[in-house]
Order: sequence, then structure tokens, then C-alpha cells
Amino acid sequence: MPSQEVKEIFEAMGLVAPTDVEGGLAVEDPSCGEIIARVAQDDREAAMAKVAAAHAAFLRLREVPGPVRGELVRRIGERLRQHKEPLARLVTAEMGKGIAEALGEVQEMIDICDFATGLSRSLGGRTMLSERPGHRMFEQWHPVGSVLCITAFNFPVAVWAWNAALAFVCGDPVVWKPSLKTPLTAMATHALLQPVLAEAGHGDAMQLVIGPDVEVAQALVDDPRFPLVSATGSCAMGRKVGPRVAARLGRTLLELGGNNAIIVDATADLDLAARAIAFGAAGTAGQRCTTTRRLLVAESVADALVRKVVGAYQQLAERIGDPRDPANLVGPLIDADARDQYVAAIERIEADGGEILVGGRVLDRSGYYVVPTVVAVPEGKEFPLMDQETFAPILYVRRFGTDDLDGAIAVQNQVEQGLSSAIFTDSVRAAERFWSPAGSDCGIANVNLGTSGAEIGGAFGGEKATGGGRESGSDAWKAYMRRQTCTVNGSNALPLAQGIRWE
Ligand code: UN1
Repeated sequence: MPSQEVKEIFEAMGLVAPTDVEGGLAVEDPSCGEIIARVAQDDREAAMAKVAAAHAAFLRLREVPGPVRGELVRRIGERLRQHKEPLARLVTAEMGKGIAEALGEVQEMIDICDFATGLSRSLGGRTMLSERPGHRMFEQWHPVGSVLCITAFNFPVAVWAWNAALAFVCGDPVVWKPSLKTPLTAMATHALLQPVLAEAGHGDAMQLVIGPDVEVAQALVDDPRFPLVSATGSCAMGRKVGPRVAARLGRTLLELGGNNAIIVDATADLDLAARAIAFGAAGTAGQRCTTTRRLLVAESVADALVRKVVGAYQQLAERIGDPRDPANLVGPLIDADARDQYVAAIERIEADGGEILVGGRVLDRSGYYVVPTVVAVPEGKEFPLMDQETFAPILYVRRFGTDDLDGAIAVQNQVEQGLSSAIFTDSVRAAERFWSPAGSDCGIANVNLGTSGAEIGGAFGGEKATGGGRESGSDAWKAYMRRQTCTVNGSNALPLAQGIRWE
């Protein structure tokens, strides 16, 4: 039997909780370590049947007018509005993020639906001037095919929504392969929203596949019926998925790890910076790809800032606990493995001469709670651990020479990932330098706000080992369509381009 809480949440959404399957995939509540459900998994054959159904749906969906597809996405957004609260509670129960953040995650789903609905009437190509008399050139964008959407545990529903809302208005079905750590939120989302498409005769355009990586995920990734594979997760995952899709010359949209830094210069508002650092580094228990993992602070303000940050962390340490309680600001890590990685990192920090200013320990209670940690790295020495992404709330602090902003930017850019970055400064020159071509090499660069918590209206993603993909806002929709360049000759002659004469 799924837990009472899970049953109640599904009921609150007008759904029936999935029945437990013997030997099924165990779903753990990270706040207490108990198994709350055992769900059925798809085998390869079942997964392939869903791929075939999605492909058949594509052949119909591609001919549905864009604004009509937009209307479907609008209704999906409406349904999410109606069920925002219980869906958020399920995110909290299964993933462990605080309820305020879980509500924000569902809001992110709603926002992208609104955004995509608007796009459905404005997606379009440009007209170019032809060099040939009486000719017209333009480009148009067509649906590309089914999208395979692989998502991670940390944003168990929002990242699917970023992809799905855009894909649907673009005319592409979506086959969703969620993290095996968070299948319940995916099942609830699917059960809630798939009927919206089904009522309009496009139910097969939304598919959910829950299955083991080797048997099922690899077969999905290799299938040419997915011209686009959109994958969110670790760099290690991306290194497996990217080459497999490339080998069949498919397209990927990769949104992988981050090792994001905040730079604080001598002119910065330190109170503002300290608050942003605490949320960026300890929010979601350090399990966002946009989490702040490194603080680079100007020597002249370092002591004052570190005092404020440590003070904020001491308050945070009082607010670790059950993510269902809105008074708690830090929930558990996702599982025992994540906790063990945190412990291993702390051990290495100490061995390598890092000074733990606050945190550095596991809470002695059931569930995977760790104390958000601030580490001063030894001055004048390399500290390689700082350049590695540990998916936990560990913030490394390094000082830089007060006038050496370029040096700080170089340290920021020396990691393999390039997702998010921020500077706190009151200097226009510093801000402009920070996001100049010689500045941050990340996909996101913020001034006077933290590295996490992006809005859906911007394109989201990053460079280097982050994978280069862009999801969500701006013109990220282009990834979900194919471009066609069209030229029409409205004249009676047949002039050749480049002035070639061939008569
Ligand atoms: C992620 O961690 O995979 O910018 C996504 C943010 C959120 C999305 C994070 N809007 O922090």
C-alpha cells in the first residue's frame, strides 16, 4: 500500500494513487527514509509501444494549428492552477524540498504554460531579402517529432514542464523518462494532465516511461524516432547520453551540472549579498544545478561578509527539518547516497586543510539531513575540491585581491561547468566587466542577485560541461522545431544566385 499521505495527496487531485507492486521500484521519503510506495516499471517492450504511440500522435499533432495547440497548453496550465497545492505537497513528500519551494516549482510549470500559450500565436520565421529580382526568401519552423525528455530528481516536475509546454505548442509529443528517485510526482503529473490532451484526441502525445537505465533508457536514447533528446541531470549522465544521440546524428538539449560562483566586490551591499548567498547555497539543500557553490570575495570586505554569511547559516541550522513545515528552510538530501557524498566531501575538505566555519555534520535523526556548510579554503593554495560539484549544501569561500576583479573572474571560470554566475557590486564598471566577453563564461550572469531562482522567461542553460542547451524562455522553442528556408520565384525569368550564367 502506498503511504496514507501519498494516497491522500492523490485523492486531493481527484486521482487514485498507484497500487504497490511486489518487487516494484521503491520510493523513499527522504525526510524519514521510509518507503512510501513501490511502483511498477516499464520493460523495454512497454516503453517501445509508448514510443510508437507518441510517433503516431506526432503525425496528427504536426497538422494541428499552432494556436489550437496553444489552447491545449493553456488548459494544462489551468489544471495545474487547480491542483497546485497537492502537487507541491507530493513534490515535498517525495523529493524533500521545502513546501514553499515546491509551490514555487509548480508555479514554474504554470508560468511556462502561460508563456508557451502566448508563443503559440507568435512562433515564426523571418523574411530575408533575395538578391534575385522577383524572388522572396523566408524561413518557417515546423514540428520536429517526438521529444525524449529525461529529468532529474531535484526539479521533478518543473523541468518536464519547461520542455513539454514548448514541445506541445511546437507540435511535438513528449515521452517523459523521470528520475527513478521521483516517479510518484511524474505519475501524478501525467495522470492529471494527460486527460487534457486525450479530450482533444491527442492523448498519445503525452507519454510517461518509468524504467531502469540500462534496459529502457538506453533504448529510448538510441531510438531515431526522437529527433531531439532533452536531458537534465549530472555531467556524467550527459556524457553518456550526448555521444549516443550524436552517434545517430540526433540533436540533444543538455542541461547538466553547475559549479556556480558569486563574486562580491569591495563596493557591494553586503547584507543583500549575504542573503542571496544563503538562499543560493543552502536553498533546496544545495541540490539545484544553479546552487551557489563558491563565494569569491574581495579581501577588503571578506571578514565582514563571512561574518554575515556565517551568522545567516547559524540561523539556518535552527531551521533544518521536515520540509512539510513551512518554518523549516532546509530539508533533507534526496537519499543515503547523497548524504554519504556530503560526508566524503567534508572528510576531504578537512584532510586538504579547508577550514569549516559552520556546518560540516549530519543530523542525528532519521532522514537525510545535513547542516549547510561554509568552508574557508586555504589562501595561496590550490583547492581542487572547490572545482568539483558535490550535490549538497557546501559553500567554499576564497578571497581575491581587492582590485583584482579579472583574477576573481578567472577563478570563477576555471571550473568545467558554465551554468550560472553572479556578482554583487555597486560599481557599473565592475558589473560591465563581469558580463563582458572577457567576463563570466556562464549561460546565466546576474548582478546583485544570486545564481539560482531564474524566471522562466529567459533561456535557461549553460556552456562547457553544462552541455550548451537552452530550455524555457526567450527563443529556446527553436530547439523543438525544424527550420526550413524557402525561396519562391515570382518572376518569369530564372536568374541564378551569385550571378552565375549557365545558358
Ligand atoms: C535545476 O536545478 O535543474 O533557476 C533547475 C533555478 C530554477 C531552476 C533550477 N528556476 O534555480
